[in-house]
Order: sequence, then structure tokens, then C-alpha cells
Amino acid sequence: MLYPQFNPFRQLHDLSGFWDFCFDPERVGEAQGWGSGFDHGRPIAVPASWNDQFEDGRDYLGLAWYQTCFDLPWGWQDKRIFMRFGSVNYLADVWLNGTHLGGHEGGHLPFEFDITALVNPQGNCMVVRVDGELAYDRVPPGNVTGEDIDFFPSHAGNYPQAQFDFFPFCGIQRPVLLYATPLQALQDITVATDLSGRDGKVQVRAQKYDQTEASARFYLRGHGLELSAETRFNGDTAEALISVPDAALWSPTTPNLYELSVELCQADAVQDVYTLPIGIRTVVVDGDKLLLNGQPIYLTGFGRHEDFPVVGRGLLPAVIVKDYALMKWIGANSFRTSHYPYSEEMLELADRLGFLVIAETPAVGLYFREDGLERRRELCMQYIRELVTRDKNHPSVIMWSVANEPHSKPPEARPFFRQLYDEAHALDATRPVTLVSTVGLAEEAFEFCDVLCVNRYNGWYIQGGNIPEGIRHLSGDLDAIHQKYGKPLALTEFGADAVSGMHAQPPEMFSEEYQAEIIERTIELLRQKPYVIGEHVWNMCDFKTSQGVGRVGALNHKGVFTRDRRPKLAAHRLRELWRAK
Ligand code: GCB
Repeated sequence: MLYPQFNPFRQLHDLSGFWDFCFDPERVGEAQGWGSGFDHGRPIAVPASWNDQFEDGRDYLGLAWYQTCFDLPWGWQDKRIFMRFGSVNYLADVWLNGTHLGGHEGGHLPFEFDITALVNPQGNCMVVRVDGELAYDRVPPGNVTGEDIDFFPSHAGNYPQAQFDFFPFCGIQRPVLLYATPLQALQDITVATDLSGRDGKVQVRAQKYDQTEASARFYLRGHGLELSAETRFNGDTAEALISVPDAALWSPTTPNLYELSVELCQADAVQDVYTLPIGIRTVVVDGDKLLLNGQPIYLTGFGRHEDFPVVGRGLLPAVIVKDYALMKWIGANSFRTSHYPYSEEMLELADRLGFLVIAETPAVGLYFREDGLERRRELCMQYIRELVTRDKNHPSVIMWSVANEPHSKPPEARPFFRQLYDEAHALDATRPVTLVSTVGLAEEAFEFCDVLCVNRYNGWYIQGGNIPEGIRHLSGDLDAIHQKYGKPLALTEFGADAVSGMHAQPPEMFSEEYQAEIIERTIELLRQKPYVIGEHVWNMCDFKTSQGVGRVGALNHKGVFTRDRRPKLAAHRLRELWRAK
């Protein structure tokens, strides 16, 4: 899926701004046909979660309506016109000028509609219905009752009752882009890179919307080179392999990018052009190692969240820049998009700045109760497809994570994850696939996952207050998991809550000293284990959660930075450890 772009053949218009909005707890909009427009709206900012914009919105997760009106920019006649949503959480339904365009389930992944036949040059009205309800048959789930209720003391029984430990922010959370392409247009581009000695191999596949006769020209520019290839489309697909002599490889220390342009030509005239940055690099699992460009790589960094005051999970470019600056400052080289795909803007900068990303689907807190299992499987399959389709061309993405901390129960969990794993590999044979587990030793999916990602809170949820005892348990536990599965292992979560400004010597739980100590001791242990390929502290920043006794101020305080990005003691310790590495 191509991100909309602006060039002599393509245009886009960002519909971000103030839209009309209303909550609809009684669902009257459906009966009254709000799809034909409404006039009781109050202004709302798009993109942003709705929860912190209004007094009465914080815990409201039900139905709500958005509306905006727009004219087309001049010169868009004879174009193919699309409406693209970057992320709407959770269920979206869209009407244009009273016609239902379609819907989408699941926040955090883009969807779009071809509106060429319905859009007018002037006076268009678009209505979006959003339903943010938490339900047991949605992914991620919420309001689960009975024996499957989450065993985590941190969020069992919290309000709102999410089956995961972050606030279920709702609304239109990323930009809505109106964009135009030529009638003969490129639909998708897929890039895979490999190495042959010092040369890079860039395999490009371009797809267009129809089967008409056409040819494709490929240009690769950068680092003193301009290479090209030309081929005819076979049906809707054209492929080329470009050899890059003495390639400038992409890595965290040298995030070298080339510019790839694909031209769609008919009767020798260029009809469409799409340009994207690409990085030449390989990612391979070899024994207990993860190799980037043939060299072992060790991940330092965080599990994170898209979360900031007032905007909630809404895209805020300045916070993205700030977070990368802090990650550079502290010496992180990587992060996981826990527990859902992050914005495309975030990944664009990961490519440019040289961060390694474990890209995760929104499948967090999965459980395996029989009813609804099939529905959850379909959704998880949809998520992995949408994620790979969206992010496949980012050199920064080094691994796909199909789920975080499922409540895996045999026998259902194994075939469930086998299917997701196979799908991810079928879509992309160039990256390892993982599952992030808290079950550990008994996680049957580890038998086929390429890398073992394990979350552990020794010295916090268990062995709380006793760090040496926690480290002893962790050591034996990791060795046992590695011995059983014999694959590289990353500790993708560990840490402790620290309420900023709380101090204790000797360290006590919730103090900054305790958090710094647990992180330091854990890292010390990990460095002694040759099969460990990475350490991701949970979390980079404090983040908003549901309310409950385990979450002071409705925040998870495991950030080494506060929610407003001020360093705690642990951040300074990490900086010493990671910058010395
Ligand atoms: C976990 C979850 C994460 C929580 C964290 C915690 O294992 O993956 O979402 O926030 O523990 O702090 O409890």
C-alpha cells in the first residue's frame, strides 16, 4: 500500500483540522440516518483521540459521529480520487454525500476508498461513524468475563475494562488524506534487498490497477550512482532486479538511503511516478544470533506507546521528533511498536535516523475461549496482512511480531499462531517472525517462531522488593527457555514502576532508585548470556492506562521518562550503559 504523495502526477490534500463531532450513546444517529449530514456537532480536532478533548469524553467508548465538508482542489478532473484514513479506533463506517463507502475494523492500520464516482467538484460532505466499544470478540479484547479475565493484577478489574494495560483511546487518530492519482496509476511497489559480496541487489515489483499494455522504468539514485532498468508489465505486474555496485548499506550507524523512482509509461509517455526511499540491508537469524548485513546485532531500546497528553494516541509530529532525539540521547538503537502498528510517519523517521523496529500487530491480550475464536483468527490474519502490506518497504522494520502476551492455551493456541506465522512468512520471506510471550517455557509457538521474545517482571510482579532473588529466577528461566527452543532470545519487556520524584536509599519499590537498580541488574545478567540478542526496557515513557489500584494517577509509571518526556534516574543509568556499548 503506497503512502499518498505529491509530485507532478499525484496530489494530496490533508483534511486535518476541526471537524464537527458528537457522541451518540443512544445510537440515535443510526435511526435518523446521520449519514445524510448532521448539524448538532461540536468542533473536534482531527487527528487526535476524542477522550481528552472534552469533559464528557474521557471514558466514553461508544458510538460517535464525525463530519467534514470539502471541495476538490482545482485540476482534479480526470483523476482517480481516494479517501485514506491512517487510523480510526476501533470500528469505522464512512459515508460520502449520503452513500455508504464501507467500513473498517481495528485501529492503527490504514484503509481507503476509491471515491472517483461519488465525489463532486464542490460541496462534499463526509460522515464517519466510529465505535470504540470494548468487547470480548474484538481484537484487542475488552470487557471479557469469566475465567478468561486477564490474570494481570495491574489491569484486571480496571475501568474502562480493557484486556490490556493502556488506555483504549478512540477516534480518528491519524490524518485523513484526500489524494489523486492519474487514471493509469501505480497501485503498489514491493522492494526486497539482498547482498552479493559488496554489491546490493534490489528486487522491485510494481503493480498497477489494470492489465493494459504498459512498461515500467525504475531509477535508483544516491551515493554517487544513478542506475536504471526498464521492463514491460506482465498483466498488472512489472519486476526488475537492480544491482548496486559497492552498495552503501543501511544500518543504525549508517542509515544510508537510496531514492527509488518507478515510472509507469504508455506509448512512451510517462503516466505516473512514485518515489520512495529504500535501504539496502539484510536481516537473518543464524543460530543464536540476529545478523544485520551479516554482522551480529544487539538491540538496545524500549517497548513504547503512542501516547501524549491531550492528543491521546493522535499523531503529533513534534513528539515523534522529540522521542527520536531522546532515544538517540540515551543510546537506544531500536524499539518495538508495542502493542499495535505505529504511524507511518514514525517509521519514515526510523528509516532516516537508523532505528531498528520490531513491528507488532494489534493482537494484544488474546485469549482462547472457544466462542469467537474463529472471528479473532480472521481479525488477526487481517491485521498481519494489513501490517505487512503497509510496512514492507521500510528498512527499519527488522521483524514482525504477530501478538503480544497471548493467554496461550493448548491445544488451540498452536495452530492459531502457526497460521499467523505462515501468513507473515508467505507475505514477506525476508524478515524473521516472532511472538512476544509471557508464557515462556510453555509457549508452543516458540517451536516455529524465528526469534524468542520474552517479557519478564522478576523483582516487580514476582519477587517484588527483592531484586537479587528476581535476577536469580530470571537467569534460570531464560536459560531454560533457550535450552528448550535453541533460538536467539530478546527480553522485550522488563522494568519497574517509578513515580517520578520518589526516592529511597536503600532502593524500594516505586522509587527512582529501585527502577534504576532493577534495570541495571537485569542488563548485567543479559550481557552474560550469549544467546540474548536484545534488551528492551518497558517502557520508554510513562503512559496512560485505565483506572485501577495498580495504576497511580491512571498511569503506568514504568517509563524511564515521564509522560512529558523528563528523564528519571534510570534514563541517566541507561545512557551510561548504552552509550558505552
Ligand atoms: C506486560 C504487558 C504491558 C504492560 C506491562 C506492565 O507484560 O505486555 O502491556 O504494560 O506488562 O507494566 O504490567
